[in-house]
Amino acid sequence: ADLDLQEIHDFLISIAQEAGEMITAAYPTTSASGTKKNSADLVTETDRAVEKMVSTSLRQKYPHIAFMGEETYSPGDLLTSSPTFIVDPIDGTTNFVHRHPYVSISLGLAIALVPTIGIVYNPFTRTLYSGIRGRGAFRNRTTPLPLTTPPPPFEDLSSCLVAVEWGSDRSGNDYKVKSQTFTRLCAAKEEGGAMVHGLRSLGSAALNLCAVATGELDVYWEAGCWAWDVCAGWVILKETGGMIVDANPGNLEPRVDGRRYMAVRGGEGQKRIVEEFWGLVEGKFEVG
Ligand code: LIP
Repeated sequence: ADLDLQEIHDFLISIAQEAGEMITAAYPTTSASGTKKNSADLVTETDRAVEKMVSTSLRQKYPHIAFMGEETYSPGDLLTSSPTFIVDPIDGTTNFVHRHPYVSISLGLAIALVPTIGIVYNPFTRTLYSGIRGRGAFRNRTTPLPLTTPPPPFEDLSSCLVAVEWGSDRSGNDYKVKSQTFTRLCAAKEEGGAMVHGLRSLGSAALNLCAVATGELDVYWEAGCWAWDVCAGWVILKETGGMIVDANPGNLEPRVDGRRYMAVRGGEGQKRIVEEFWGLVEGKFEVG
């Protein structure tokens, strides 16, 4: 049967608000938080409680839609082309643990592997981003995105504000690709760099994508994050004319579960920015 996308979108917003109340009421302590694969990969009881609430509500209302969530994922679970909710109960867990307010809940729906509905909610700033594929994206339901229309044309990478993330993998080839590329992005042109206006590492992939959608960031580049970090923000970004390509040079059509992403805001010249950025990437990511 055809899915009522508007109804699902509205239901996801109500769940995001409920999750937001759980998140702001929770007081993360070290005893209630733990680590997953290493000491920089954090999870709290709140992540698990929120995912439980979200998955229970969604399974009850939409029993025929599959569910994939960060805290219940196990290696080998595959995203299929069936309609699937893709959920990160707390995106920005490290910020949450440190009580830094750049935290969100990310609720996405993919159909045939295409991100189709996206809800990203920051309960600390009470900012809601939402979008349905083909029907636009909004901040707090009423402000259409991007915030500036038409978005300003791009000059080159040097005039961009760029978000990257260090992620929780801090060794090996991929860490080297990241850190060397970060250095090059910032370095002066005479040293082979792009000398971007600034590099930000804010700690939530979902909110980074929304910031590219609004126009508050120009580019966001990360490898190693997961479908639940990006599915919802992907819809919102695309609805604003933004692009999502591979973090490795070459692929213009990455999969939502491809684990390597570069987002560029809408605006004349965005393809040039993609090419210029790809030209600076030092090496190649193995993840994905
Ligand atoms: C995190 C991201 C963060 C990214 C990490 C991780 P979590 O999500 O949003 O920006 O660098 O790779 O995926 O663990 O807080 O949900």
